[in-house]
Amino acid sequence: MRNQNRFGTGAGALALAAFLACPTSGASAQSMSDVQRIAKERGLSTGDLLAAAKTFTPSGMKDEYIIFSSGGHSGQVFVIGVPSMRMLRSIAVFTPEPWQGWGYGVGNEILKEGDVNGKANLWGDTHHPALSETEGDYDGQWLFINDKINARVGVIDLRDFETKQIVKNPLTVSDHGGTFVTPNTEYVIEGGQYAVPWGADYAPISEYKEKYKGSVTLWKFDRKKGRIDKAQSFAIELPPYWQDLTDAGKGVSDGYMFLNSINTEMATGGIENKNPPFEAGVSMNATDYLHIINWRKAEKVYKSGKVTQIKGFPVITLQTAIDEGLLYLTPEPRSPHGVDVAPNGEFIVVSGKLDPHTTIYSFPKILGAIKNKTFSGKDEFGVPVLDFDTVVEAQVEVGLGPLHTQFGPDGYAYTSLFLDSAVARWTMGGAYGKGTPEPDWTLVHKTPVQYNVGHIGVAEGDTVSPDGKYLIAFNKWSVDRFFPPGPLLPQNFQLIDISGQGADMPVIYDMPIGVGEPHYAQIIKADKLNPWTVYPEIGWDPQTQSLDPWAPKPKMERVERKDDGTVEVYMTAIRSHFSPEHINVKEGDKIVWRITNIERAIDATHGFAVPQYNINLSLEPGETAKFEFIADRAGVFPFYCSEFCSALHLEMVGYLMVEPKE
Ligand code: CUK
Ligand code: CUA
Repeated sequence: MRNQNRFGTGAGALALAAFLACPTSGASAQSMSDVQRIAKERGLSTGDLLAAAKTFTPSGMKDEYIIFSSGGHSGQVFVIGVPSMRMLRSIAVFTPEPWQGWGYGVGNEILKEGDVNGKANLWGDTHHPALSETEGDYDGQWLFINDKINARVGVIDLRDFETKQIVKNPLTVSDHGGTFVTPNTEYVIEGGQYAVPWGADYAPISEYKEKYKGSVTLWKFDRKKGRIDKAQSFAIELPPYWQDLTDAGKGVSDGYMFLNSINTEMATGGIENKNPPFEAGVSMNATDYLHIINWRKAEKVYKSGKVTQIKGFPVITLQTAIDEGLLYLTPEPRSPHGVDVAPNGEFIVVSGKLDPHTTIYSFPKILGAIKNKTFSGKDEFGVPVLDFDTVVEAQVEVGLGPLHTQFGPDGYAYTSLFLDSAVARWTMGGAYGKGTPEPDWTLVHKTPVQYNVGHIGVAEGDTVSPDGKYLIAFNKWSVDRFFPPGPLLPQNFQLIDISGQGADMPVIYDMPIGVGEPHYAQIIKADKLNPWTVYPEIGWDPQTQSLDPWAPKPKMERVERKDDGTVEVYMTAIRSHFSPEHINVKEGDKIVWRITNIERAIDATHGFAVPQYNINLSLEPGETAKFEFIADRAGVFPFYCSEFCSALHLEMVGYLMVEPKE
C-alpha cells in the first residue's frame, strides 16, 4: 500500500542523481554519489527523487501557484504554496484567531456582523472559497468563503489577506452552494442546503412541502467599496429539494447558473418512527434535479420590483420564477455532488455519487429545449422539467463515487472518485482548447490517491483558461500516510503532476492538514496576486482600507481623560518600545485605546497583549487599531509585545495600572 504511487526503481536513479547533483552549488561535499547513497539509505525510488526534484523549493525560491483552501471546521482560509505545499498563513474569518488578534481586539466588529439572531457563533464550517473573476478568469483581488453551518459569507481583501465583511443569510439556516461568483463577480452566489421555513422559524415537519423552502441568494458585490451590497441583493425561492453545489455559467452560458439537489424525494427522515432514515429516504428516486436558472433574467425581475419581502429581504417567489421563465429543471443522476461548468461554458458536468458516470449536459441543447419547450413534464410545484435525453451530450464511465470535476488547458477533465480513492482523467473530446490525442468522451487514466478524495483542484481549473500543470486531491482520510497524532488524523492534500499526457499523472507530494477538514480550494497563479507587504501609510486602518485620522503618530502619544470619564490612549509601537509605557486609569473607567505600528520595514509586526483582559492584537507595519474595554478589574497589568519582533522584544513592555475605586 505504501508504495502504491511510486514508480521506477533503482535503475534510473543513477541518471536522475546526476541530474539532481548540483556541481555549481558551491558545496564541495555534494556529489552524485551522495544523492545515490541517501536515496538508498532512505529507500527512495527514482520516482521519489523525481517527485522531490519537482517539489523541493530551496530557501528563498517562491512558489508558482497559491492555494486558497477552505479551512473546514477551523472557520478560516488556508494559504498554501504550490508546488512546495508549504503553508504560508491562515486567514481568520469566522473564528477568533489569536495570532492575528482576530476577535481579541481587531476584527471584533466584523466577527459581530456574523452574529446569528444576536448570538455569537464563533466557528464556521467553511467549504467553498471563490476568487473574484474578471471575464471568467481569476483577477486576484477578492476572495469569498461560505460558512455552511450558519449560512454566512465572508469577504476577504487580497491586498492584505484580511476579512472585511461577514454577511448572514436572513432566509436560510445552512448553505452549501456557495460561494461561487458570476464571471465578472457581479454576484456572489450562495445556495441554501437543508430546507427550513423562512428564517428557520418553526413549522412542524409534517408541513414540509408547504412551509419548508429551498432558495438561492445572489449577493451583489460592490468592487469599489469592497463589500457585498445587501441593499442590491436578492434571493430566488426554490422547491424544498436540498439544493447542493452550484456553478455559474460562463462564455456561452454566461448569465445562467446551475444548482444540484439531493432530496427531490422531499424525505423527512424519522428513523425512530420506523421511517426510512434520511440516508435512504433521499436516495429513492433514480434521479434528482439539476436547477437551471437565468440569473440575468432574475436580476431584471428583481429590479422591476416583482419580489416579495421575506425577513426583510427581496425574494423572487417560486411562482414568479416559473411565470417569468427563469427556472428550469432537468433530471440528473441521483444524489449528485458537483456541478462544474467547462471552460468555454458549453458543457456542464454533473456527478451522481451513486452512478459511476459523469453526465455532461450541453448548454446549447439546454437553450434549445427551453426555446422549443421540450419538457418531459413538470415537477410537483409546476417547474418545467427539460427532457433529459434532449439536453445530455455524453456520459463517461469514470469509476465509483464520482464527486467533483475540474478542467485542464488541453481538453482533459478530471473527476474525483470518492469510493475508488482515485482521480480520473478523461477527455472532453477537443471540446475546448487544443484537444487531446485521445478520442472524445473517454476515460484515459486513474491515479490512486490516499484516501477518499473529496474535491480536487486544478491550477485555475474552474476558470475560462485553466493552467493545468498541477492537480491537488483534497483527501478526507489519511489512514497510514503519516505518524498518527492520536485517533484524530489529519486530512491529506496530495499534489499530482498533470503536466504529462495520458497515464502520466503521478502523485508527487503529500501535505497533512491538521486543523480542520478543508473541502474545496482554488489555485491561482502567484503573479496574479499583488499583496501589500507593509500598509501603504502609517496609521492605516485595515477595516476601512484607508488612513485613520485618529491614528496615533510619533509625538502625538498621550493619555487623555475626557469629561465623560472615558480614558483615551494614543500609543505608538516601534522596535523595541511602546510609547507611552505607563497607563494609569481608575477601576470602572471606559478605555478607548488606539495604537499604531509606525514601522515601515517588511515583517516588522508587533503584538500587543494585555493579561486578564483577553486582549491581543497583531499590528503589521503601518497598521492602526482601536479597541475598547471597561477597566473593571483593579490591579497591575504588564502589557507586552507578543511577537518576537527584535532582540529587545522582551523589553517591549509597559504597565497598565488600574487603581481601585476606594
Ligand atoms: S463539498 Cu466537501 S467534498 Cu462541501 Cu464541495 Cu464535496
Ligand atoms: Cu514588538 Cu516584540
